[in-house]
Amino acid sequence: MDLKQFSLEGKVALITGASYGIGFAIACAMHEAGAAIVFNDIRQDLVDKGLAAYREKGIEAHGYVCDVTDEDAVNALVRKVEAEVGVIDILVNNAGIIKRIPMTEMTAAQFRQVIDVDLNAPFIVAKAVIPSMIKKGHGKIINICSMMSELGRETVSAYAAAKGGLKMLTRNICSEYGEYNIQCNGIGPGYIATPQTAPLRERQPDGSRHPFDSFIVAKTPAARWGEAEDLGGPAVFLASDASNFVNGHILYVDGGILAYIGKQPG
Ligand code: NAP
Ligand code: GCO
Repeated sequence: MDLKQFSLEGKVALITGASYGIGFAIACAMHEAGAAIVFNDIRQDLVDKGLAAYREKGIEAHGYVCDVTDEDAVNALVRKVEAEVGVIDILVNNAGIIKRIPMTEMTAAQFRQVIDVDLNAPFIVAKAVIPSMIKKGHGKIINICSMMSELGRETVSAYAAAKGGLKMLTRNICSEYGEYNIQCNGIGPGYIATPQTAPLRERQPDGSRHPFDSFIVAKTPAARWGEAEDLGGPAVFLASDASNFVNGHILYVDGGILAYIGKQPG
């Protein structure tokens, strides 16, 4: 087997919402594999912060302001990237939000906002990049799903509905565009230590660990939270020629939590 299959040399990768967190870690890994890195964020100051963070790692990334829920802005972004960097070979639909509110207390507007970012936006961005991928004869789309694509829990109804939908959108893009040599897969991270999960890991007033923190460590066979960097290798694999016959698959990078019923109490 030729290891060059894992190379992303000459490829243009757009990672949405990648100023920090999981998207940033995936972008760094893809850069190391040879890809040119393009990312967006909602505000210029966040894009600038992201550019500085990439530069600190020796990466000259291309950053753009774009709200992924705004279809006109996304189409303009794709046109600008194609003109300034090149046709997008790899799309990582990473941008996402969560609202932890009991369902009966969540407003319809709050529910819609989560669906808009976590499900409608991946549709919008994928729809914008697929035509050029078809023309180019290849493409890789990686949707950042979640354990909540498989499981529910209290207070995350909108997020679980969105991530469950994103799993099926992944399978449908695979079904509809596989014949054009476009592979669309998902990555389902477990519990990863990023700003999004910071509230679940906050130290308690008495200095003890957050109960949810202890719960997740006990429920995860790897007995730890994931780091954003744990997602870099799986993302490079799914973005590379090494995965050209992998399509419609959700790769769970979760330390084994989905496989484990949990320790007997006591
Ligand atoms: P994060 O730290 O909250 O970062 C999310 C990123 O998405 C931020 O850069 C944010 O930008 C951006 N974003 C949000 N709404 C956007 C919009 N409308 N347009 C453009 N960018 C937008 O989250 P994370 O933990 O890195 O998670 C990244 C992805 O992984 C998300 O899809 C999340 O659901 C998923 N995930 C996370 C975990 C975990 O345990 N952390 C596990 C499974 C899946 P701003 O800073 O401007 O808001
Ligand atoms: C939560 C967490 C999870 C993680 C992730 C797990 O509140 O349960 O935020 O949703 O973010 O999605 O895979």
